[in-house]
Amino acid sequence: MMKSNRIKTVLALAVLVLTGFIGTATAEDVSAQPALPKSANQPAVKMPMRGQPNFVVIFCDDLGYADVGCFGSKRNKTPQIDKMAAEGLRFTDFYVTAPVCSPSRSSLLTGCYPLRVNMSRSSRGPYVLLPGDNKGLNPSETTIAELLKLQGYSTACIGKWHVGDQPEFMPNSQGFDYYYGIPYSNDMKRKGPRKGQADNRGMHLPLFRNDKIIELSPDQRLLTQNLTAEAIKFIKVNKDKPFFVYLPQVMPHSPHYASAAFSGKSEHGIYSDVIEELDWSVGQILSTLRELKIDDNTLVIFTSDNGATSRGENHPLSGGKGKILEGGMRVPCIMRWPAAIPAGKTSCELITVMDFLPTFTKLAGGELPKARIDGKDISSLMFGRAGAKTPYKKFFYYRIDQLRAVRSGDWKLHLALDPTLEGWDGVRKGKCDLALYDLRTDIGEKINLADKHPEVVQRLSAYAAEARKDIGDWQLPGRGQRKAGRVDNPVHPTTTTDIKSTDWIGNPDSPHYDPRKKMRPKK
Ligand SMILES: [Ca+2]
Repeated sequence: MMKSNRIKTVLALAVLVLTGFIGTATAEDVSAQPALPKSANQPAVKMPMRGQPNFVVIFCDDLGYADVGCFGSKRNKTPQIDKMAAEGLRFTDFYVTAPVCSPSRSSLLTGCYPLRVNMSRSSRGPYVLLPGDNKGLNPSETTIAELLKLQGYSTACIGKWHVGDQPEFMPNSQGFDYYYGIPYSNDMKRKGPRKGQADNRGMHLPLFRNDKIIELSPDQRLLTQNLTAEAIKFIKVNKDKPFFVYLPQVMPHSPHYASAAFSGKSEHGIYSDVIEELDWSVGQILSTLRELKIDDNTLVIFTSDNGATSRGENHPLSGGKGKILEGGMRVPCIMRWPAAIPAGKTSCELITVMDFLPTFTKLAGGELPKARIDGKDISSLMFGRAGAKTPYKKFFYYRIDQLRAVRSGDWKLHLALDPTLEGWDGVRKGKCDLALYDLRTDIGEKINLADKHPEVVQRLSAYAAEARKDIGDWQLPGRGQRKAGRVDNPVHPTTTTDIKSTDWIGNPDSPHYDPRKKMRPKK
C-alpha cells in the first residue's frame, strides 16, 4: 500500500480506538445482506464505517506448537507462515480452552469457556460432538460473527464447523452470511452402509455450501486447495466493505491428505506435506490481500484449535491433543496487521482464543454481548503498547467438563483429582496428584514444586474453587453456566433417519471405537 494510504489507515484506526468509533459511514448499502437469524431482539445492523479492519482467522485443526518453522519445527518447511511472523507478532503463550475440537471452537465463537456454554462434551459421551448429535452451540448465544454483522461486516465460515450439525446450529444460523465446508471432523464417516441397512444409512462426509449438501465424501486431497479458493473468492467479492473470514482448516486432522502438488513432496511424509500445503494456503491469502490493496487494514491470525497428536510436534511442551499438559492447549499464534501490529515481535503474555470476540468487537466499533463472557480485549498487547500485560490473573484448563489445572503468572497447578473421574474413552483413570510447575523455567512440566511453594498452591487452589462455583466442574454445574442448544429429533445430515446413540459409539469404523473398552454413552 502507498505510504499516504498507510498513514490514513493508521489515523482511521486511531480514531476508532480513541473515540469509541466515531467514523463516517460509507455509501455502502448493506441492506442486501441476509437478515440476522435471531432478529427478534437484535439491534439494527449498522452501516460499515471507514477504518474498520477486516478479520481473517486461519484456525488449523490439531496443528501442534512446533509444527511450523517460526515455532521451532525442524521438519516442516513453512516459509509463508514464517514470513507472516516476521511481518507480525508471535504469541508464545496463546491458549485454546480445550485439547479437542468442539469445545475449543465454541470458545472462539462465543468468547467463553466451553463449560460456560455447555459445549465441553457430546450428548452421547465424553467426546466432541458426533454426527447427528442432538446438541449444538445454543442459537441464543451471541457469536463473534453476529456481533460483527451488527457493525456491517460480511461474514464467512469456510472449513470445519463442529459445534452442531443440526440446521439451527449451523453457520448460517449463527451469524455467517456464507458457509462452505464440512460440519464435523474429516474422520467422521463410515466406509459403507452398516450390515443389513440400506445405503442411505451410510455416514458419508457431507460437504456443504450454505445450508445445502453439495457433495458426499468429497475428495479430501483437494480440501485445503478448495477452502483456500473459497476464502479468496469471498475476500475478492467483499473487498470494498469490512469482512470477517473464519477459515477453520480441516487439516492437519487425521486422516491426512494433500493435493498432488504437495503429496510426497516434503522430506518427511504426508503429515509434513499437509503442513506445507497449509503454508502455501497462508501465502495465497496474504498475497490476495496485498493484490487487493487491503493488506494494511486486515488483521490475519494463524493458529490451531488444539495441540498435535503424535504425528505432529509440540516440543518443548509435554503432552499433546487430548491432554491438559501444555502441548494439548498451548498452540502457535501469529497475528499480522501491518497498519497496527509491530513487525517481527514476540509476546510472552498469556492470551486465549476467547479473546478474539471481545477484541474484534471493539476494533469494529461494536458492543459486547449482554451475557457474560470470559475473553478479554487484548488490543493493547497486539499493538505492542509499552507495559501492556496479560489481562488474565488466572486461566483455567478444562478437559471435558473437568477442571484440571490453573495458570497464574508463570505458575501452573495441576489439581488433585477424584479417582472416579472419567477419561475421553469413558474409562476411570485413577487418582491424579496435585503438582505445581514453574512454566518459565520448566516449560515441559517436569519438576513438581508443590512442596516448596505451599502459598502458591493455596492461591491457585482458591482460584480453582472460584471457577468451580462460577463455570462449574464435573457433576457440578456452575452458577454462571448456560445451556447448550438441544433438538428433540436430530437427523444425520446425510439422511433423514433418526440417529440412535449406538449408531456412532458402537460403530467399528469410528476412530473412537475400541471393543476392549466397553464404552457406554453418557446422558
Ligand atoms: Ca482439533
